[in-house]
Amino acid sequence: MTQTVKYLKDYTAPTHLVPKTDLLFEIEDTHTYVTATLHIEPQTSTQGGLKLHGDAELISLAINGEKQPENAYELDTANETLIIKNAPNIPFILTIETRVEPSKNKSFNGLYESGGNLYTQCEPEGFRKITFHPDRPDVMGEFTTEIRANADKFPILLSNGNKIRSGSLNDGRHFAVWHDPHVKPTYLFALVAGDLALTSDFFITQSGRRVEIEFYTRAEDTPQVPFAIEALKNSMKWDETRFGLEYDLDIYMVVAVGDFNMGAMENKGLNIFNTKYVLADSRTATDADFEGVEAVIAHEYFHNWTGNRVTCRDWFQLSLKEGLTVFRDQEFSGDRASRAVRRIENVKLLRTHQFAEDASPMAHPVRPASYVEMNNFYTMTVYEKGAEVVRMYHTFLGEEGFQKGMKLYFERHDGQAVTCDDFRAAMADANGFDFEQFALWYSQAGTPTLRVSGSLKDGKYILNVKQSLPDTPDMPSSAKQPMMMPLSIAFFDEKGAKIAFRQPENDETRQETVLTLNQAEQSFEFLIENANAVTPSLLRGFSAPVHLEFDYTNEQLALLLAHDDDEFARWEAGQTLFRRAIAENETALQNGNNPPEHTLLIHALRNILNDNEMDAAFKAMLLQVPAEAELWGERDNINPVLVAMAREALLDEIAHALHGELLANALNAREAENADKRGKEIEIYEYNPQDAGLRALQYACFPLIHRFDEVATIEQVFEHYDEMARKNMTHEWGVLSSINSNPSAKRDELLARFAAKFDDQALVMDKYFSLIACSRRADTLAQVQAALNHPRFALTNPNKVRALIGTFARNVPHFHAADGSGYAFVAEHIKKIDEFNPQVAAGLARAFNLLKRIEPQRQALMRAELDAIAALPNLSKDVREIVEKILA
Ligand code: B3K
Ligand code: ZN
Repeated sequence: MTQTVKYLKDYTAPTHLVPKTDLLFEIEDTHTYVTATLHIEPQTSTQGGLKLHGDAELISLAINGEKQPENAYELDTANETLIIKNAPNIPFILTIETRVEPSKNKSFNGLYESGGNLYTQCEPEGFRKITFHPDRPDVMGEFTTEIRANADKFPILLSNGNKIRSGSLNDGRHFAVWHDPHVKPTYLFALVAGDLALTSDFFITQSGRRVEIEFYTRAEDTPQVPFAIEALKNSMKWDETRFGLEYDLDIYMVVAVGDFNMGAMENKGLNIFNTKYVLADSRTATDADFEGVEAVIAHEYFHNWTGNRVTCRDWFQLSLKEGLTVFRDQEFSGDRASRAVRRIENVKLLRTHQFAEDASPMAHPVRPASYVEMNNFYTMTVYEKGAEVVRMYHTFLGEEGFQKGMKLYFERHDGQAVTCDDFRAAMADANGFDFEQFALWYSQAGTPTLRVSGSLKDGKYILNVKQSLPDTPDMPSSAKQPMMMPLSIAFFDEKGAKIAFRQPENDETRQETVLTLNQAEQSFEFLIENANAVTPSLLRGFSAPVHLEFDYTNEQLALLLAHDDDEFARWEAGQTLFRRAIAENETALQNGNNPPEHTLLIHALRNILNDNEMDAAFKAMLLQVPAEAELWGERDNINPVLVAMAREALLDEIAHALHGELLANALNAREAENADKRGKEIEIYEYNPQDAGLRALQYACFPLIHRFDEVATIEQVFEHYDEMARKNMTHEWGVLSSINSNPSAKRDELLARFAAKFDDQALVMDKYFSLIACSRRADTLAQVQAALNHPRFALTNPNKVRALIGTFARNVPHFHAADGSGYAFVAEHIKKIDEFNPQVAAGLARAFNLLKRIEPQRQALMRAELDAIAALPNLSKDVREIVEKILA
């Protein structure tokens, strides 16, 4: 496959439409034969041939039933295209026969086999691995799919829409015909055939229609399905209540498969999911896993409207459906429970991973302007920053205005393939709001910085805000324009009380407001009476995805941490104190000194720990120290191991200074968790948000408690392990995580017991592999290498690769080991995996993103590995695009 760059600016409308596609799948032992009947409609402007995309073995091609000779078309296998030179310029029927070999397909893209069953993955361009088609999202049509297969081996035959016919055939074979009445692009096509167990339920929609719910899994996994079904029903209900959107088919199917490249896929009426986001029970899944299942089930369901009913004109517009759907699933999770904690989690994810992406050679706008391999653009920027962009519309318009915009969006575009500008226009037109300048969020990459300063004089507080954008590989900073964004603010006095203020332009007295930023530099005036000292609380709720700089004193941060009534701002004040403390430690360590003490921070944390009224989940968030990847920020010449050491030193300081308080909190939380379970015949530790919060607090404290006395700790844990493990996986995982870096042989013994106990649970074995890979123990690389030979490890399974090798690539001291052994290990596996699964290999290659910003010695080691990868002649375009961008 050649390395061609595709550009947004080169978009042209399709020359041919395909309003109807009929598919016939004949599943045989080793091969599947596909007959595709395309009803082609040339557009009036069409000149020249019909271009189709396909990367399947072509058997025959016929126009209006007439078989075409080979010289009637040009098949270009390197570019995966087929051009029919003299295609009719009136509507015609194109029949194409292809042959594919699903069991040989380990890319898990197109039609593939897993555990004897067949599954598809078509987004973005997997349909062309099955047959030839324009295969672009703006060519939409109605699909009818017939599947024929052996009835014993493949009792279940599924595709999109409603089953309209089924029955038996000769030779032990049977068939099913599915019809999807909704027009859709090829990327939403799905087929599943195999021996699967059904768990069913139903949902009555707001208009009183009954929708069948069918979940398909391996038979032994059915006890782990009910939570996901509940999550689906909650999502269906929520979308009706909050967005007024009702489901539009009579059946909603979800199929779980252990071999899957990502989380899940929203195929119309037939979602296909990674088992990780369907299966959950308290013995095998942590609270975080339950929350993950609920969020992903919701996300795929919400795509039915934002993605499927209204889809993307081209892949550059991916954030149109992804940013919006992430925003919707975030809102759903926030409405379900712990809104503030969920919000902070989202911000943390964005800041750790998306900000890092924005500061890397892979930086791109929410709507990328170009790509080589579209699979490389399912990124944090498109998804998470895209969701922040949608959230900013919501902040400007409020819930009511936002819903007006959504309503107009569906009125205008239902059944269409549209652009991010169409969405922006709907929001603007429904509200008479000018979002012209807001378009820059879709075209300018990089994280903006707001430099804010403030001064109080004669009852007037002046806030000055300067915004800037960094250079990114696509555009220098000087070419970038100021962006429009909401800045949410309030003021606190020296006692931590909120101060009322007025703005000169209106009479209203308020306690908080949202400013509109739209210039490179702006000043805002606030009239504040009787205030001597003012501490502004800025970017409340994280009102825009930016870096914020304000010259707070540590005392002001401690004040906000203690008193701010916006949980995000409160948490953020604590994070800034952590960041400052770690930076001081780094300087000390660099100069060969001992890390200093941070009395003010310790004092502030002590107050938090002593606050018995505070929500446990929120308290747990306040105790989380920023991850290394966030601490690197946009710095240069990074020594990742030094940053990690500086961070560890802070954790040690907290552990020692607050040992008593941490222990008291952990034990109180445990007591509160146990309280309503005691005396019951069986003590049940199921997932629910309250208990999850209490457990989060326990396991925010225990790893710190265990730092205090490593030797005594491992003995204690060893003794209590079974008791904790009996409760549920959150406890079992929490205990193992807390001692996972302990050097004692007892840690190895516990991990071995864990692995033996869950040998038949693939998802729990992923946890085992990730524990091996994230340990900070000296022998981690050796243990990871040994784990490659574990009978339950498989390089072909994406979950296993992510658990072991992906986790290792985020283990800072080991991946960045000074001798280059971590880089060599990951590079070796990128090369191996690329031979059969380019998407998974490309995901691992991103670990080298830091190349240009790392200190020279490590940079040379990284570069040597990347050069060696780039020199491979048969490298996939997926990995090549990433590696070449990093090296450029
Ligand atoms: N739309 C899919 C992602 C497809 C990824 C292709 N590499 C899942 C989702 O975002 O809901
Ligand atoms: Zn999505």
